[in-house]
Amino acid sequence: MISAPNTPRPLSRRHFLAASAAVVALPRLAFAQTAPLALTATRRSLEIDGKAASVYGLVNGSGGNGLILDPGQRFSVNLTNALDEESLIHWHGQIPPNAQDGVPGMPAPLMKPGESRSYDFAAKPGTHWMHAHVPLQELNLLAAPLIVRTDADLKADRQEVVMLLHDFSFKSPAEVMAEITGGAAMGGMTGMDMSGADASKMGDMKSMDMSGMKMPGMDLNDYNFDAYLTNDRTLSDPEVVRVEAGGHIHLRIINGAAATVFWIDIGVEDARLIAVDGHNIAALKGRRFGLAMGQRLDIELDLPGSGMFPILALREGAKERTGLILATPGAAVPKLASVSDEAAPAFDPDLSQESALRAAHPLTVVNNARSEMLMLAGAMVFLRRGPSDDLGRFRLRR
Ligand SMILES: [Cu+2]
Repeated sequence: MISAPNTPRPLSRRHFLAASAAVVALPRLAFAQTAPLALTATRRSLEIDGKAASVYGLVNGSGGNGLILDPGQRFSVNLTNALDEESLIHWHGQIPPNAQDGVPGMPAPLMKPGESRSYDFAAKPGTHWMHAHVPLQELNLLAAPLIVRTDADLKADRQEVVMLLHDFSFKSPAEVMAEITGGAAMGGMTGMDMSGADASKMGDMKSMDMSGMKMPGMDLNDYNFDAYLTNDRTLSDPEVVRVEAGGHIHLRIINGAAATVFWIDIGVEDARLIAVDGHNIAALKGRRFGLAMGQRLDIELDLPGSGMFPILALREGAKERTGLILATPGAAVPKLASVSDEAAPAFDPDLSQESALRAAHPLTVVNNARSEMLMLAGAMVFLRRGPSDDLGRFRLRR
């Protein structure tokens, strides 16, 4: 089943559950696909804070952004590049055969304008996403959800709500990149002596004054974007998702931003973080969870009754925020400001969130026979963050 995340889903939750129950009763073979799914990298028109914006997108056969696969369904996709430039898409969180990976030239070449390419591999369940592995295109919103449901998802009495977060500038991606790499937004770096730092010396940490490394607030945000989006919209015109009073919600939140870490604020106490980056974890209760670029969080919550329930994403170290609104029938939905009164803190400088995570299915502990010292070279000013290279802040992930 493919649909745009959350929006005009033709089935109500009850219908969806009824349909799901019927589907679950069928043998697994019923999910076998007869035809590959269509996916097109193309240009889209958005209205962001009242201004027209021409952006890229990954549009499915129903006109929505991204793909949702059923349990057991293979990732069988015909991708077409309808852009007027070369592109290639990375299936973030999936483990395709190497030939189908999306890093240009490693090994697959970029797709020419108008070219189509077929993909077929076993899909890994969970909340994932897809994006151009061409930095300027990812900055231009060539990114979309890739959701692979499990049997448990279909059986659960909960409504699925997908949130794709992004940062956006009305400037061209090339201008944004030039400003980021030119240091125009590096106000936080002033406490650090970079005079002796050049690329050839970055392996020698002694040549640098690292005393500034602990400076609070440093390097939190490389760039001040014009807008922060949830499913392509800002809080001036947010998505409003219809939910049932007292309903159970399954949020699938993806940080597709190029250079923004968010705090997810559920607003409801005792929400449950149940998966991180597509991996199930022992439920972790809380109201706020941090989300770095490229990461995904699955969060369950039980609505306390009727009303409207904003699910917000707060830009770390800043007042900007984005999000969508869950609303029960008849609930008034007042306008929410796009900025908070106070700046959100930095996300996880002490790794407290990560260290609280417990895998639902831990790997066997293996004692290592030898250990190696590995020095990660470079200062943050040289560390390119974001989906362009899948480098999280101080953390390598894939
Ligand atoms: Cu990626």
